[in-house]
Amino acid sequence: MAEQTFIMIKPDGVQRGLVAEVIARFEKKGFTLRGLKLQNVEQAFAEKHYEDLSSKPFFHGLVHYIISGPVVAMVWEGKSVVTTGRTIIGATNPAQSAPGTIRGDYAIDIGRNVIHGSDSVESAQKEIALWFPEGTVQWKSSLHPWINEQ
Ligand code: IDP
Ligand code: MG
Repeated sequence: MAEQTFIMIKPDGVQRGLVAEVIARFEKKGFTLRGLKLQNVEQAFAEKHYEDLSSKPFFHGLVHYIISGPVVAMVWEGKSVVTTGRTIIGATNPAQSAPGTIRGDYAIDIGRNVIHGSDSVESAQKEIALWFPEGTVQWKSSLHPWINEQ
């Protein structure tokens, strides 16, 4: 199966009207959209998503941020999409994110950094199972051979 990653536009990204911009960057790169939904997040669900960070001092603030408004949850597929997705997103702290990245172009504060992307293939699988228990859409773009050599 082709590599997949979980991408979430956080509440600030939705409120600021960055949904189309974020989707466009992944779409124009050539990745394939496999799942997409707008939803509010329950506190327990946000805590589960970020469970690896539960001992961090910013954990409660982070959970509060994620449940503060609707998010857009997505699954994107393609060659090395986990690593390349993180490159498209930029460094965690927008002060260190390069211009041209989503966080570099659209964020200032680490606690309002617009977007989440899985940090490894293993966490992507966990996150996709958590956010898309119903599964994703199986399809192949007719552009596939024009984007992928094989
Ligand atoms: P990532 O989103 O780039 O993978 P993580 O270390 O997994 O970064 O942290 C998850 C999220 O927690 C970050 O995107 C950011 O919103 C928030 N966060 C991380 N470190 C800090 C911090 O030092 N202060 C406040 N929020 C933080
Ligand atoms: Mg992370």
